Amino acid sequence: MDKQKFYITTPIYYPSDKLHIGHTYCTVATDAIARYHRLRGEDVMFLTGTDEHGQKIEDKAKEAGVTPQEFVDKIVCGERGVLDLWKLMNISNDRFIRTTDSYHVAAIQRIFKKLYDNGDIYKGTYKGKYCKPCESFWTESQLVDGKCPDCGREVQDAEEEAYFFRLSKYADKIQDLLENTDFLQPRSRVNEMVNNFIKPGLEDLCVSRTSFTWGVPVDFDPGHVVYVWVDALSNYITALGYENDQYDDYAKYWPADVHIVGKEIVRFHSIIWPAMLMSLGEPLPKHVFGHGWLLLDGGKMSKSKGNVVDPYILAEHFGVDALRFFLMRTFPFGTDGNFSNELLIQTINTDLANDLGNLVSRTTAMVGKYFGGRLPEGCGSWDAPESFDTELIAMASGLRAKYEEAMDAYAPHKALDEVFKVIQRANKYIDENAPWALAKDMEANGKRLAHVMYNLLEATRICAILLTPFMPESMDKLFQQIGAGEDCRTWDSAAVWGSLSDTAAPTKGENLFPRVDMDKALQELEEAAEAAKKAALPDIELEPQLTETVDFDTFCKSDFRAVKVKACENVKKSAKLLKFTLDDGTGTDRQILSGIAAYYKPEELVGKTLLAIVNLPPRKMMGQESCGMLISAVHTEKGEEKLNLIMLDDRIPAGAKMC
Ligand code: ME8
Repeated sequence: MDKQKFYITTPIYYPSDKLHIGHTYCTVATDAIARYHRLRGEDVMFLTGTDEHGQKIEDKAKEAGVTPQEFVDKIVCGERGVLDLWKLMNISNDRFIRTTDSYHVAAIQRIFKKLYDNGDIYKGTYKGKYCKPCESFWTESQLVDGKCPDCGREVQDAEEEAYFFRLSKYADKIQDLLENTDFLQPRSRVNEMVNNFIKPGLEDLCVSRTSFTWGVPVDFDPGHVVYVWVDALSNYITALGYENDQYDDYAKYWPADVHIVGKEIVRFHSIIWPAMLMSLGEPLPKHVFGHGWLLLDGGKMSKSKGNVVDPYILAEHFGVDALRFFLMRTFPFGTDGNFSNELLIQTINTDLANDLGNLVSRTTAMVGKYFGGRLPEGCGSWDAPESFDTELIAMASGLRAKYEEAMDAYAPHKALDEVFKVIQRANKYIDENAPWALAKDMEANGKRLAHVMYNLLEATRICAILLTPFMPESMDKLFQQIGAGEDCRTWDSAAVWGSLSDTAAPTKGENLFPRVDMDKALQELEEAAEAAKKAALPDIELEPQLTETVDFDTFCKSDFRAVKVKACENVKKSAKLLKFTLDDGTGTDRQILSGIAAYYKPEELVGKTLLAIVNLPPRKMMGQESCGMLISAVHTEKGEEKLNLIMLDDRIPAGAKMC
């Protein structure tokens, strides 16, 4: 029999900056759902990628002095870029699409032409505001105080020839799709779409631009590039081979089972995308699921606010699986949630170190201590079960069904909640049975003790199977520790109590989830974030050159001379000032004070030949007179100001004039 197909996607990420924990949240969730379907034995296609066109990327590349392609290549493929992050987070995508891939670009041109040929794209005029110096079009809402958001200058009314998509034509059909089917989930997002976007009247959508070039060119009308959302949304079908020969999976996997997307882009996925597909005459995806945002201090994370959380730092600090688990366990998937490092550490300590970690380490240690590491044959059954035996067995046996219901409703947090109810029940079961008391008389209680151990291992095994989509690597280790072979790690065996051999040989292994010291970890995270911020600063930053000119005669009035340092000392009560006694060639010592104590020790400067301007009017600092100024070079390195005194060749005599 053919395996059931399951096609799942994440949004394709916009590589204008490095990805943060919010993006990671979305991808980890999609990965856990994809892994769940694989665990069930389905034929899964999991797609992710990057959305690389558009004016913003073009502008950022210009700012960075590189081509747009070089710019996106660095963020997607460079060190600690998008691909590195997904590898680190153990993301199991089957395919990765970049909208700059040539097969996608060619397919977009064909899709655009198809929409045009069937009459759904027509040429019109895009009206907006134009900033002449920036050569940029803006909409009214993009302006800041009515002015250009880039340069702050006045804008003028302008028109640009553009193509439009007949979105209005599909308004009724889309409203019906949203209101009368389960296409858009969670249900709470439906009203928002219908009331805010469809009922006020769907306008036709501008789908080409001529004011920038970084996009897919409209091949039948040079100068126009395809609107970035038409380009981006189509990735879900071009990555399967729609209108291209790169892949041949369109018939197999389309329509998608679900597009997982963040709430702010639900509009594009539940209105524009189905309308495009209707126009192309293609089937619609079965579901769009709009998840909430991870907030920081109640607000959205953004690079411009400087409050993004770096997933690399967290994964390196706490482990990839702990981070994956935290993201899925803590925040209900359809709503917003407040991220904090404290919450992350608490979740690790409570759920992973205390509940799960302790259950595994206590059980495996006890089997080692009381049974030499192997349970006796026959311990899987017990003639007169206690009420806590039946309760634990019933909970663990019924867990898969509850978990499945939650996962199928895109509620991974609920699925995990069910798993942890069983883990907590199992820990209570240890206390109820007090194995340490039973072990005091092994002759009388040995059999009962073995049965208790078996029940604990079996409950743990079932939980571990269902935790695998969330923490694949750790669960692999856990299976080894409890002695569960391949045949009892399967989806089927998760519903069958007693699948674990009763002569299982668990071994107490490494501590899978060490407890985190909250204060120490918070401090280390702060330091790591500070170091990362510093590492991201430019290596060298220079003062901009002055554009105002100084006439030659004025310049010549400055008297620059070589001076030799006869003595140098710190000025009392000043952290900044050094006092120099200088030979300036006149035969009379010159005193100059200079605020460079942070950069030099006085003794290292004695005997040096320096450059000074000697005809500045004398001035007093800390009660001492300074006659002139020593010349230094300054620049900023990794955010820190650096200063170097200009040192001259010692063969230059004191008093020599610089010109
Ligand atoms: O929107 N919490 O790309 P993108 C949760 N290229 N999710 C978040 C988040 C946060 N703090 N910040 C971002 C785009 N996301 C388009 C998609 S699809 C055809 C084109 C989510 O990189 C966001 O909600 O700006 C979105 O789903 C995804 O990250 C990509 O955002």
